[in-house]
Amino acid sequence: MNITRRHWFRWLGAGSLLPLAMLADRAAAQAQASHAMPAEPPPGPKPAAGGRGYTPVRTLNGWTLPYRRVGGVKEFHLVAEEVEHEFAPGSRAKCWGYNGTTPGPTIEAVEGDRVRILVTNRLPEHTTIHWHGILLPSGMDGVGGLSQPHIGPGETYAYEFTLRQHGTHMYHPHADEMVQLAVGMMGMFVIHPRGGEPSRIDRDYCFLLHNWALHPGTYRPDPAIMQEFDLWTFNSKVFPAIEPLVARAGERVRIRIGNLSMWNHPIHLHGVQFQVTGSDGGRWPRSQWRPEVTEIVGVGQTRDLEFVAVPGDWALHCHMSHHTMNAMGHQLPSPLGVKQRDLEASIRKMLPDYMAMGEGGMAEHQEHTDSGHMQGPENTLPMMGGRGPFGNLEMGGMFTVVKVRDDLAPGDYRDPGWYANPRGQLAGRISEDADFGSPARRGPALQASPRPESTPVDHSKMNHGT
Ligand SMILES: [Cu+2]
Repeated sequence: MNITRRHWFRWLGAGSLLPLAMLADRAAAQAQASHAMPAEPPPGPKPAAGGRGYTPVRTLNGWTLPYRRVGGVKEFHLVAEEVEHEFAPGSRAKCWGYNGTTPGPTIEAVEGDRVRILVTNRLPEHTTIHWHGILLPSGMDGVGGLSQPHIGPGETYAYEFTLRQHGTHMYHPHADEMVQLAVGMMGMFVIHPRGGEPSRIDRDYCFLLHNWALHPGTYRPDPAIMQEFDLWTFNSKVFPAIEPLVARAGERVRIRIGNLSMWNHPIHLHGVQFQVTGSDGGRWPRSQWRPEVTEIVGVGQTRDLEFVAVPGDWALHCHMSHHTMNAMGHQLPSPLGVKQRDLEASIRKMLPDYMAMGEGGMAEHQEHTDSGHMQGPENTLPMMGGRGPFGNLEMGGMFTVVKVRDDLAPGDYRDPGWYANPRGQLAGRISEDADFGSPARRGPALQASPRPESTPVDHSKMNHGT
């Protein structure tokens, strides 16, 4: 079945702005489950070459590649291969990645290390790996045809070099790049400073920004798409399936972000002013740090954000509002303010499943998808989802929560649940009258918008899936 967005919109009801939707209840429930990470022992600092230790990075929804010591060399083994990937419950795809996942596992090492990276190609076409931002001999740079022959299907190549820098780096193919990046081939390469950190980092998170065109009803990302993407991801996951970033109040947190997508992303963090402290160029001199609340991570760039954690549940998201949505319809007429409710009953005589939506805004979309009666095409996520302690979050895509608590053990990354606001620190209702108070205003007050009355819907009789 291959339903385009347009077809699906027609199928649901002419002219209504109905974003793609399905099974949000299930998604929300399973996202809760996926947030509940299993307990694991705190990863204590590991000895660095300089003997001062470092805090291992925590790859959001991902993992770090183990290595073995062969003589004085740290030997890693990456396998380029097809993988089964789930963006969030309800949306799966056949992607390409490394060692069973997209993104591939994070490679983590220390400045001064000699590393050997074996790369086995289990793809149906040739590939290479470029070590993005890493200083190395030209023949190790991984540009197929330029710096080396391509790695053919079934072949294994060995890269070997000494790490002469520290910082937040990435790896990705430099062969048939448009396709291989579009279907998920990428990973992070973190190099800790040889002499340790000037100020201790207690939690060191990392993730990659990416975008995908997974058309409704299909199971392979479309590499030909350049702008109209359906899915915007942190480490190939969309909200509400992205793990929270957990910290104890007062801890120094670093978030390392790399971008191998097709857009620049202004990444915004609530609750603190973070310092931008580094990039592929390593940790910047302190005189170059700058306080921000939003940092654009450009395509092909990495950025390190650091802050001291403050108690609360704080949103961390891209500020392009379409990038915090999942599959949604574009190029549709806006229904905002269009009185469709009166028409709904008469249209239902011809199209029993017709639902008028969007007259007073799109927030009701999540209610319809969460209740389960509105289902989209196969293998498509609802535009918005996720539930918090006070209701629907109405988010998707590049969104997650930084959860800071006073009482976490060091190295405990388990989801602590929702924040309990101290007394007197929670916004609350003081009136239900739209004409309340005497606010300063320029121009006459228009009539307050009533909450649109919906035609009563018998959910038991609705079945959009058939
Ligand atoms: Cu964005």
